[in-house]
Order: sequence, then structure tokens, then C-alpha cells
Amino acid sequence: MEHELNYRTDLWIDWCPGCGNFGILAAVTRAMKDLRLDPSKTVVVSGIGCSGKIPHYINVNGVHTLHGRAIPFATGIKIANPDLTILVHGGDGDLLGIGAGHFVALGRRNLDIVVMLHNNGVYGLTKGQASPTLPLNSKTKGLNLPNIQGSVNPIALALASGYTFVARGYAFDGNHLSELIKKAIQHRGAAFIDILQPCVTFNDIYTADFYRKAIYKLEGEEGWDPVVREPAETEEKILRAMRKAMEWGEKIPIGIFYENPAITTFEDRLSDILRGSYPKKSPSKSVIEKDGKSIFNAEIFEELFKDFIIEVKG
Ligand SMILES: Cc1ncc(C[n+]2csc(CCOP(=O)(O)OP(=O)(O)O)c2C)c(N)n1
Ligand code: SF4
Repeated sequence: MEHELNYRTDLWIDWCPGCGNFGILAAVTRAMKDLRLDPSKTVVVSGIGCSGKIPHYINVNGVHTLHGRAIPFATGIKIANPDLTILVHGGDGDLLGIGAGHFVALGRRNLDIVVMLHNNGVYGLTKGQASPTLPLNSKTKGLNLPNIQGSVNPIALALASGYTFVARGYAFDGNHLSELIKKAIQHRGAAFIDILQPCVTFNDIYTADFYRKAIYKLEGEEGWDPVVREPAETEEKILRAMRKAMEWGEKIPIGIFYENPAITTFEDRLSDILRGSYPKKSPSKSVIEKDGKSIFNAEIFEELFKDFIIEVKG
């Protein structure tokens, strides 16, 4: 893979012109190129929404699943084959509305997956309803009346759930975002990136102009160090990250909020329970045996599934 365009399919992209999703697509394919990810060992999993279309545009394995269900799909894929790099993409409705329980569960498990939130404050695909990240009393142009629900803070929720890499990027700061994505992929454990994504069609509050004025970089702050180097530092670093997570409005931080490389992953915990037989031998390749013999009987299998077996000739 010499050039990032090799990670792009040649499908027509039907996002609105100017949508922040274009920046996210460019940043993720650049990260893939820089890390030379093997397309046959990389899987992009999405839910339903404008954000959910992204697997169609990336030339690696992809699954476009159900609304709110990208994380459970990704979890199954990773447990079945821990050798794969798994990237989950979802909207704020997808991951923090219908999928909120799964989002929390992934943090608790610390499975080695990267979750990218296309955070546009609205339900883009279904025409601009208020999403879980739109603040109370905001009135975007798609709403007849101001929003009567409070908002979820994605960074605070990720920290509280146990994600061991928590960051925020901006869709139109491609260099910065692709560096964050690379670090998230290299991190062992559940990684979360909240990506501020202008929706030019339905969100007339959180526009590119709004973000251009408000955003600043955490790494530019004197003394900012989000990495937990000793277990004793954990509480202090989480509390500092939480305080930064509360900044919103005139000043919005982007960059890495928290990074803890020392927490065991779900794969490691499973491996311990299975006494070393996992993940060296991934479950998808294991033979199910009884009394030392495989219980898989090819003849019975063919009889049961004969109508579905396609013979490949030549
Ligand atoms: C179970 C289920 N409920 C509702 C829907 C309808 N639906 C499709 S996309 C969507 C919301 C999309 O918003 P978001 O997840 O924020 O993504 P965006 O389009 O903004 O990228 C909804 C409610 C659905 N497809 N499935
Ligand atoms: S509706 Fe919004 S999120 Fe969806 S493609 Fe258009 S600009 Fe992007």
C-alpha cells in the first residue's frame, strides 16, 4: 500500500458536500496508510446513519450493521479472531443513544477495539432530530422547538466506563486527527475518539466556523501529560481528564485526554481463564472435540446444508 487512495474504494460518496465525514474518511485512510495496515486483517464496523456508510468507502473488510449495534458486532469479530485490527464508526445517536449500553460495556471490558464517534449533534440520516450530544435548550434548524433533553458528555462517559484511551479530534484538522487515530490503533485496549463533525445540512450551531474559533490543542498546554505511568497516578489523571471534558463553548479542547496502557485487555482476561489456549488459537479456528475427536461430521453438514452449498468449478 503505497498511497492512501489505495485504501479508498471507487464508490461514489453520497454525503452532502462540505460534510465533516469527508475529513474523517481522509484521516482514517491516512492512518491506515501510515501504519501500513493489512486490509485482509483490518475490519471497519459501522451502525446506521450518515456515519454508518463509511465501510463502503474504505478498501478493507467492512460490515455495515444495525443502528446501535456496531460495538457488539465488533466485539464478536475481535473475540473470534484477536489478530484483527477493528475500527468502529458510529454517529452520536448510534453510539450514545440506542447503542449506549454497548458503548459502556466495551469500556468495562477494555477489548482492543477503536471506537470513533462522528459527533455532529444531530441525527443526520433521519433529517436533523436532536441527538444525545445536543445540549438542552439548543435549537438547530431541523427542530421546531428547542431541545428539551439534556446531553451526554462523550468524553466523561468514556472515562467513567473504563476506556483506556480517550481522545477528541476535529474532522477538519486532518493531520491531528490521523495522528490520534494512529495512536488509538497502536494502543492495546478500548480506545475512544470523539470526533467533532460539522453537519452542514442540519446543524447550524456547531459549524466549521464555530469550531475554528473555539478549538485548542491539549498538547499545547504546559504540563499536560495524559499518560498513566504508575497505577498510583490513575485517579489524578482521570480527574484531570474529567475536568477538561467539562470545557465546552468558547474553549473546546482536542487531543488525548487520558491514556492508560497498563490495564489488562478482555483478550488477556479470557486467555487467563482459558489457561493459555486463547488467543494463540483463535476460537474461529478451533476444532470442537469430544473425547479427543472432532464432533464436526462433514457428511451430516453437507446433508443439512446441501441446498446452500455452491460448487466452485475449475
Ligand atoms: C432500531 C432502529 N431505530 C431507528 C432507526 C432509524 N434511524 C436510522 S439512522 C438514525 C439516526 C442517525 O443518527 P446518528 O446515529 O447520530 O448518525 P448520523 O446520521 O448523524 O451520522 C435513526 C434513528 C433504525 N434504522 N433502526
Ligand atoms: S446530513 Fe449532515 S451528517 Fe449527513 S451527510 Fe449531510 S452533512 Fe453529513
